[in-house]
Amino acid sequence: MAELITIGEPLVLFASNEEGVSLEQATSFTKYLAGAEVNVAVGVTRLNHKVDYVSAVGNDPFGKFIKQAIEDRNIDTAHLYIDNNYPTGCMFKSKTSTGDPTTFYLRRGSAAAHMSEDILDSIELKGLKWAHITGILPGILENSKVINKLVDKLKKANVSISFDPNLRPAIWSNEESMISKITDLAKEARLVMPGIKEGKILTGEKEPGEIAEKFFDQSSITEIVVIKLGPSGAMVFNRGQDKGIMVSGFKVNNVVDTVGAGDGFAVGLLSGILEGKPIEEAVKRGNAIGAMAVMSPGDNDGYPDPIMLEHFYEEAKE
Ligand code: CKP
Ligand code: MG
Repeated sequence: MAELITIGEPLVLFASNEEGVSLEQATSFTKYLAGAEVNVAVGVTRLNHKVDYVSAVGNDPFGKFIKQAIEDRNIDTAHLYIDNNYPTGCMFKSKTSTGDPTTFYLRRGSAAAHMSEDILDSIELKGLKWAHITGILPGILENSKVINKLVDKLKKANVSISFDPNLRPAIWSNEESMISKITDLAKEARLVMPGIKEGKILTGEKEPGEIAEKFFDQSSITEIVVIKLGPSGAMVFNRGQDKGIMVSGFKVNNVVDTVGAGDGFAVGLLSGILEGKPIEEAVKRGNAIGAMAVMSPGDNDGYPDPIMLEHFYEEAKE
């Protein structure tokens, strides 16, 4: 039985091999599996947990590639629907010396964007404790009832929601609706994990403590807010406690590509929670996997198995 369920859009990613070359000029790309929620599914599975992933791809070469890539990573594809009418979403990423690439999507009207409420019917939630969703899902879905039904279903089954806002202005028609839809969804979550910039945009506050306070004030469901501070680490706030706890990050000397670091953080945090670790320990693991993620060009290829994670901790001590 699955311990975690995620739902979102998988993308075929073409990452440029040519450093310092714009997407317009680049000619050589490597193909990867990407997409925030599938990244989390890949990472948590690699740490030996059972994850169910729910989504849709087109009946096209990239949909076939994604299905195979997911199966190769030992994730069940029973809830990955093949849609004959709409295509698989695509993403392109440049390569830069700083590790902060330009991204570009061809995903509007994709198979995942056309997921209907029916996709949720066959999902078994019995015994499940956590569901991970991100702010990308409400941005892409043509039918917003899918989110309502998902949240209802999770609530009825007593499944806690873990939520990463993942602000992507490119998939929204305007910033106002992005903020309002994502804020509404955050209110349903027991665990919210914005990056500091995302927290500022969503709440209008500046300091981590003030941002966390806003999330707590707007919903009695939210119990833990973790604010990601990039390489310096993350701050954890528990409802009812005055002060946040700073958990330091890990030093990385060779940053290749930062995309996928936030999902890597979610992998560490959620797997730690599933294993019953204290929250600071889970956040430390989030920081570690976020750091490991930035050393690889793909979005989820740097996520570790338990042995790699142990090695990383050992090396960080030296
Ligand atoms: O916040 P992150 O950099 O961890 O998110 C990365 C993912 O789903 C990436 O794999 C990409 O496909 C996306 O976010 C997206 O839709 O931008
Ligand atoms: Mg993110």
